[in-house]
Amino acid sequence: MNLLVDLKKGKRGAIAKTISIIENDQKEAKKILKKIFKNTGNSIIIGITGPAGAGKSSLINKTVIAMKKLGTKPAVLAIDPTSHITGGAILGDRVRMSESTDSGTYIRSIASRGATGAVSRSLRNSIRILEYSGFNPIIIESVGAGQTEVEISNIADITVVVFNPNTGDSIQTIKAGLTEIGDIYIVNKSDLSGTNQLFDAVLDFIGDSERNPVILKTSVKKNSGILEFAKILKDMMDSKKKFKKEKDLERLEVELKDIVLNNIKEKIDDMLNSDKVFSKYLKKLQTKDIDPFEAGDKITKSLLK
Ligand SMILES: Nc1nc2c(ncn2[C@@H]2O[C@H](COP(=O)(O)OP(=O)(O)OP(=O)(O)O)[C@@H](O)[C@H]2O)c(=O)[nH]1
Ligand SMILES: [Mg+2]
Repeated sequence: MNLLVDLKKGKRGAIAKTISIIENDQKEAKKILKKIFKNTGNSIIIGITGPAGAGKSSLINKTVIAMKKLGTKPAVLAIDPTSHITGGAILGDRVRMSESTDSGTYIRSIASRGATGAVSRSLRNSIRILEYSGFNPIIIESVGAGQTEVEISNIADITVVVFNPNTGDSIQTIKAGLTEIGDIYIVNKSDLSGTNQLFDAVLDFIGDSERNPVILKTSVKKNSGILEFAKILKDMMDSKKKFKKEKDLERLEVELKDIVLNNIKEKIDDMLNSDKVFSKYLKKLQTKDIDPFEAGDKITKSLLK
């Protein structure tokens, strides 16, 4: 397959095409995965999350340029919760990130639409495409928390949480769960007032946890803290390598279960549509001659016989 040769060379067109296949064409996607799988799994995944408008895309744009100068070959995937509605956010990210695109970094938005699990699946496999194409690290941008179905910290080897002093609810967000996931916490937009207060608050909530995360101020506008951030990431990429192997074993187990359960669900769904027991108890339920739990139990028992 020509596509694979071009992929291996890291050609943009081939990567874009393959990720589209991964997102839209299950059958083709399986064929490609079969061919590349052995040569994947060797990149460090950096998840960058935080409230909307924290400056994640802007920060990534500058940081990847710095990381490139430090000798790495980063790629970026942005999980986009709004793209299926307007397409606007994709364009916004493209524009904001155009600088790093020019420098040879691969950047793409992937939509967060779709059935449960579909986003995780396309994300996992898009990561594999980029690994096969020689990118390392692979940076995933997602809005946190709870706004996409993907829990970024489950996929990432390094998790970065970005705050900014501009949004009044930052402290609430910190309390609301982002405290447990980060290896690095960034207070971005440090050119704005309120930065020190926010930094102290983050330090308070996070600083004395056992994991001892890094807390850092950055300003994309003033270009401060960016190089430091890039260097910390580069060092962390090395130190996380040994944990990655172990984590990947667990991730593969989760993925395999996910695939099997999904396959079974689809099969059973088909079966139910033509199942006599199912239609019998459905009718009883619809006339209120049975309650939903009892009907469900009876059908399940008959299916598992
Ligand atoms: N003053 C100031 N503004 C910044 C800084 N970094 C980013 N911004 C601005 O903040 C706004 C949001 O930036 P984005 O990079 O799109 O933020 P984001 O977190 O990616 O946003 P979503 O992807 O929508 O969640 C833009 O108008 C940026 O220009 C900074 O360091 N200082
Ligand atoms: Mg963004």
